[in-house]
Amino acid sequence: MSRAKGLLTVTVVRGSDLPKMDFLGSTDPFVQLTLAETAIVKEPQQAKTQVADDGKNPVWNEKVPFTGIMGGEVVKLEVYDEDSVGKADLVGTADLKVPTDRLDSEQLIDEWINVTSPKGEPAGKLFIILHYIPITVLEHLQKKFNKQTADAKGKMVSFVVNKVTDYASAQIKGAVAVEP
Ligand SMILES: [Ca+2]
Repeated sequence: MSRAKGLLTVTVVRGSDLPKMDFLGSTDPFVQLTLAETAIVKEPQQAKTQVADDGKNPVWNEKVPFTGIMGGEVVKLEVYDEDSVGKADLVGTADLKVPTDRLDSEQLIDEWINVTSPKGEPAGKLFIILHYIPITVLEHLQKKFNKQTADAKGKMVSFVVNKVTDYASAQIKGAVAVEP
């Protein structure tokens, strides 16, 4: 059975118990998300969040779309501490495995993911929300728009992302109140 491919948005909601990195100065965390090339999209997809204020328990609430998802991919999450002087320090990493069987266009999957430091020690956790839209839904929307150009496709994707964003925002409101 072939699996449907589609669009996945990963919402990086917040972090918890991130370690303090600088002896002096604050921890200014951001998250970089990387998906290696997939069977469908032949180049890596990468994005990063803004730098958050509260170093230990930061809130980002940022959505990152990934295309060509079939389930089973691994999105690599890297937490960095922005440094005003030098290079950003790696706080830790976490692997987010895109589920194959729990993807559903009407379902949001939320979970806490443990972050591991470069030394292999616990380095806090990240709360993320996944939302997947199968390509069949995208195709339906494309037909609705009745346009095939790349420009229209781009608009369609942002239209879908915005819809997801609105939907996810309502969920996030409740979700951020829940402690790990
Ligand atoms: Ca810093």
